[in-house]
Amino acid sequence: MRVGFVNTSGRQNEKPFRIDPLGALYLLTILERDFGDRLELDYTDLRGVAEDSAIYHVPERDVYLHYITTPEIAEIQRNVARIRRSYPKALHLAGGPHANIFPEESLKTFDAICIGEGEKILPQMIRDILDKKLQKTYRETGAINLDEYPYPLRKYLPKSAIVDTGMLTRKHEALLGTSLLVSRGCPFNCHFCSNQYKGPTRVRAPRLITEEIEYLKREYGVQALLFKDDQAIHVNKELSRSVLEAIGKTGMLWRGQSRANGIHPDSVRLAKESGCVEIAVAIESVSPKALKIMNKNIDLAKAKDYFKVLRQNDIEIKLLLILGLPGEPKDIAQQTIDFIEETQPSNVSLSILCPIPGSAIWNDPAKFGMKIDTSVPFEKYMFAFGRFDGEEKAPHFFEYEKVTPFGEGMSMDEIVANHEKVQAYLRDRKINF
Ligand code: B12
Ligand code: SF4
Repeated sequence: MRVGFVNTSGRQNEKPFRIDPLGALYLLTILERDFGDRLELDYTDLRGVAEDSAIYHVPERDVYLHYITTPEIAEIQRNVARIRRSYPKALHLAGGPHANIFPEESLKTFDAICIGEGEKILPQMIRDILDKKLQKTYRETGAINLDEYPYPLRKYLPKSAIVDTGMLTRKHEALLGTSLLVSRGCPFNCHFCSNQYKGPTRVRAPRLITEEIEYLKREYGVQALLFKDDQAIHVNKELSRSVLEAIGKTGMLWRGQSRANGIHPDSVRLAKESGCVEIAVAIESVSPKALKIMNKNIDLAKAKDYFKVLRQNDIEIKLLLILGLPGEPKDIAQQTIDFIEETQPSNVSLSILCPIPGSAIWNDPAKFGMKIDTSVPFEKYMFAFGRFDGEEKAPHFFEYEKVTPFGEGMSMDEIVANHEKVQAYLRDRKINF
């Protein structure tokens, strides 16, 4: 049986090839392990392909697999319709965040969907297809043990798309790098976040982390790593030590993310020793009130102390910020600029709030004094505007009521103006990401 994963153009991203389809690679690797020669597996990489030409790149398969996210769902639906016209007998299976959030709607496009993690479910779906008893909905209710599954093989991607330069900070721009993910789960519950893995963080065994990195070095000459995990330096000191030692053994340079509060200085030192050159810290807002309303659970004074420790260890800081949160003061733009001046990050990624399906604000906007404009298609759900081009304008996703539970609501025009002001400041200083 021929089984092919198909992705999207990735056109919402400035550089679609920076988006490594890790979910798809994990799943193809498991199918290869479980079925061997009984399946002919491949990956059709549509990144950078104009949508109306996409079908010419899709070979005929018996089963197509799709990783579905909300901003990409419309493009995926159009691709599935085109594939069905050309290859009407093929089955289409889907999983990913959008399938978890909108299972019924997803079943209008796909023959079967997976809700939750796919490591056990996808092989079951394939067995059911072989036995001619495919069901509509499959559900993983537990949390899989990450150590029972192999690291994702990159061989399914075109070789030219596996490594790239510019993965790390400007100083290390020339190094060949790629991204990886060694954990799942976040114990926090920020109200703007649509993380599907709420709960304790599961981290792959240190031995497996080292194994994956050694594979990337050996097969693809990788010198630099970008960890996509919610946390690369963990708050739990022991956990952090075991992960960082596993990375350190490989002699890589890397960047990743961490919480703004609660990281032990010893963990930062160890991160540096293990090759860390940059940490992205999602403080999200410089307004304590907005942080509280969003349940972000961080203290800005402690975040500043953490930045000092990072700087003492010669680790560059990337700040992740959102504007347009409920409860922001009128002068949030200036306060944000002042915070950046004070903390001197080397890079800032500035987003505008987007009430993404799966998040608490999308589920109950009224609680936050918001009205979501449901006429804005999900395809327009982007977060960062005007990074590279000052002319790029943010669509109006939502509006605040004049009076919200947190005081006077800011108008969307004010929010966009704030965003443009800070973005222009970042562009001038070449610290926009
Ligand atoms: C790492 C990550 C990325 C990485 C890797 C993405 C990937 N495809 O694996 C990168 C940086 C490339 C990325 C890109 C994007 N991401 Co992202 N990403 C994450 C993150 C942090 C972790 C996801 C993860 O663990 N992936 C690894 C795989 C192994 O797990 P998985 O994705 O959960 O998939 C499992 C199941 O869903 C299922 N499954 C998935 N597909 C299929 C298909 C079939 C057929 C079956 C049976 C099962 C199945 O099996 C998988 C293994 O268990 C989450 C936030 C979070 N912490 O969850 C956001 C998140 C998933 N991303 C999000 C978004 C919006 C995007 C982008 C659309 C952003 C953009 N505008 O470009 C792109 C989409 C690119 C793409 N097509 O993948 C949103 C999705 C929200 C939503 N409602 O759809 C999230 C939830 C973050 C958020 N904003 O809250 N992302
Ligand atoms: S924003 Fe980050 S810390 Fe907050 S719930 Fe999402 S993944 Fe966890």
